[in-house]
Amino acid sequence: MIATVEDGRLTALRPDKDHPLSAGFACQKGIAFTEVVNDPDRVTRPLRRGPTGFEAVTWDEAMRDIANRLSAILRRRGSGAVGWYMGNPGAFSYAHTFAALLFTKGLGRHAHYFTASSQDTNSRLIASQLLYGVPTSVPIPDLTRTDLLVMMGANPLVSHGSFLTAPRIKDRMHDIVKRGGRVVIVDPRRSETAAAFEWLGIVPDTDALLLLSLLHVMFGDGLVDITAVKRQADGVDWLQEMCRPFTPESTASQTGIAADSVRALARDLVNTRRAAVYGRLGTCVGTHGTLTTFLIDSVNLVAGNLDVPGGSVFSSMHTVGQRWQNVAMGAIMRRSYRTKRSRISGTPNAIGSEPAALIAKEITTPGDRQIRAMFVSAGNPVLSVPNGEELEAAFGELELSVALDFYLTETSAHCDYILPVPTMYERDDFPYTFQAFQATPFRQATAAVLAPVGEARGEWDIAEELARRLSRRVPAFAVFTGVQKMLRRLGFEGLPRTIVDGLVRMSEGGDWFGLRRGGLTMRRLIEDHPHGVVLSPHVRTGVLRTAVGYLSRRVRLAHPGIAAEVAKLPHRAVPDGYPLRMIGLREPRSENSWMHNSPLLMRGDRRQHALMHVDDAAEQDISDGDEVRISSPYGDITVPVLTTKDLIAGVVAVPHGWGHKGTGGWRLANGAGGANVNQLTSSDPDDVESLSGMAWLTGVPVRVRAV
Ligand SMILES: Nc1nc2c(c(=O)[nH]1)N[C@H]1C(S)=C(S)[C@@H](COP(=O)(O)OP(=O)(O)OC[C@H]3O[C@@H](n4cnc5c(=O)[nH]c(N)nc54)[C@H](O)[C@@H]3O)O[C@H]1N2
Ligand SMILES: Nc1nc2c(c(=O)[nH]1)N[C@H]1C(S)=C(S)[C@@H](COP(=O)(O)OP(=O)(O)OC[C@H]3O[C@@H](n4cnc5c(=O)[nH]c(N)nc54)[C@H](O)[C@@H]3O)O[C@H]1N2
Ligand SMILES: [Mo]
Repeated sequence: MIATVEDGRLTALRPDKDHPLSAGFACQKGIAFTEVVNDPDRVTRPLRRGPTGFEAVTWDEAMRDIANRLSAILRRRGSGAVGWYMGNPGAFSYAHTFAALLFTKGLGRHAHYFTASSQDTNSRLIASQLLYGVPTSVPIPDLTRTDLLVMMGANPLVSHGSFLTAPRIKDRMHDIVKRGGRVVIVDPRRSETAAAFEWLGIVPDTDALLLLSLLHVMFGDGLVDITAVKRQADGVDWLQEMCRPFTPESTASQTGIAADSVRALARDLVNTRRAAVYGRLGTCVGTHGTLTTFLIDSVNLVAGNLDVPGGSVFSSMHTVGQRWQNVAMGAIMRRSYRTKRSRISGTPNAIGSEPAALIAKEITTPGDRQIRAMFVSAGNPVLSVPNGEELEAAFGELELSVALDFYLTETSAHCDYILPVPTMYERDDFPYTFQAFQATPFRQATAAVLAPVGEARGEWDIAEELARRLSRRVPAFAVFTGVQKMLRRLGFEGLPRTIVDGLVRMSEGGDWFGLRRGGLTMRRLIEDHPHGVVLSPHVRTGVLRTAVGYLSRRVRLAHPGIAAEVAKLPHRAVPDGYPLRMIGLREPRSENSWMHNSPLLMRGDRRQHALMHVDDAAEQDISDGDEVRISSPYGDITVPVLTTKDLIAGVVAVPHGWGHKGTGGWRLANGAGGANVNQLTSSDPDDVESLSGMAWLTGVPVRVRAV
């Protein structure tokens, strides 16, 4: 983006024509961000909740009180009484990610750490951990070279991608067709993306069955080059045995995809030289997200499409010693997965975090490690995790709750403190988390373009100050405070910037601390390359042995946990009285829960609507625009409905992130109303996905009645 700043105020944002990849494209939300930065409803001073509402306090007052109360809680109950939830935007700020992680881990090994990933990506990451030994080795389709792209559960024409990071993703997908290739979208809804390409409608939450039958055909019809696959992976026979019962004829009635289509797709995936299957949110948030994701990668592997040009490839920063980083990181993550479990559901910790669906129960269930103090940064879990009402009530039981946010949201409204933070234009940044998911390897870093608005302070600075104030109680914080002081004295910037700079310098294109003349550093990226640097036209292939964290350097297919998930598939109980299946729906002018206060995005009196198939609607005498009551076994909501033929019958789609109800301070958003779809989803520990602790957000059984 190009920001126009006048008199210290952000006045406009426009896309960057000179950007090598976006080439002058930005989505509506990007342009509307001026309205977030300058929002009159923005929180710009620390707020404390009092008997009559929130009142402004000084930073010193806020920090002193928070540190004192936290200290008392730690003294009485230990680190297990503290939790931190980091929401989605946290992943887009390197300093914030470090702050949340280091603060929580520094408190002590019993502290609870939650992220939005348990509603989003943990199943993907755990599938990677099982297959490749390390959660961060996540393959992406080689978008710029593939000739057959099968996308399951992703709608990049609206979302602009997730994991797979590619500016102008729509154009890159049209390029595939232009060069004679195909794009097939597997989705219960004829989404914006499905409408632009080929649509294969699937019954929600049945992708695992489709994938098992694809594997069945590949093995059964002798399409697989077994020797080649065995060069990359162990457990190929195990996999073949596992998918043997799943003939396409047997899965068709559940998936809604005819056996012939499955056979044709299996053959195309093997016979097209450059083909890739990619799954994302829709395949991650079902009841078997880890299994489904595991099977997507297995299909790529078995079809001969893993780690080859145009296939499913591992992008990476190519940091010096990457291989050993993966080995070490893998060992740490696998150990934490084996040894740390959710107190409530018993599910293993996924990348060091617990299921956010269970935060409420972690607060209300007595015993060792019961949460008494909660931090929420860049998150709005009341709207984003299952059963928001349960969570709202639970917040009332806490002894201390602190939000780091620039809005008074449905969640921060229940906190004792709201600490104001800068937006992304008020801090330097480097999209560290997403470096390894770029279809075209690319680096860009930005400096802050304006000073923090009001009294906003960065998440790192807040965590650092709290750590300093707690350093007498928490030994790790004493060490940490010492290290920070030393770095500053030696002329380094804070710890996060030092780490990220080191990564840039030791990675592909980096200056290797002076050994490579003219190589990249954070400073050079910001000063000399304002539009970013394309490092190479394509993602490197033939890197599997580096991407794998297992010492064997080979993909590991056989896992009892995966077999157990497969064994559960035929026994899924469907409750009586809920004949329809609910799925999600991302809208071009929403960003999860937090951009409904932007006039530009809300123009035209925008409202939340559910979508329902015309035939299902007709059966209930429901017409376009009617208010309907949607009920699941877990709750009910009332929303207006639009009828459509762009869904497979039996499916209802409901956008999430709505249900602003006046507890928050965002006036426009509150006026727009809507309902929290996560009143329909389940926070029952048994409904948390067993391998990764993911929330179950798609394929939820519902019924719909006219109001
Ligand atoms: N405009 C906009 N863009 C966004 C966001 C936003 O809120 N608004 N959010 C951002 C975030 S946080 C993320 S994680 C990404 C997500 O980006 P994507 O991964 O592209 O996810 P969605 O756009 O939710 O699309 C998921 C698709 O899966 C389909 N689906 C649902 N259930 C199933 C199923 O069981 N099987 C299959 N095969 N498909 C299913 C849905 O119909 C939908 O079309 O988007 C990001 N971009
Ligand atoms: N039913 C259903 N539920 C879903 C989904 C779904 O598809 N269906 N999608 C899920 C997905 S993919 C995700 S990622 C989660 C998102 O869930 P959350 O991350 O819990 O919620 P968001 O709505 O993204 O809220 C982000 C908050 O961060 C604040 N914020 C923005 N930028 C910053 C910043 O730089 N620093 C700080 N401190 N705060 C900031 C915003 O004001 C906002 O309050 O929701 C999930 N929930
Ligand atoms: Mo997400």
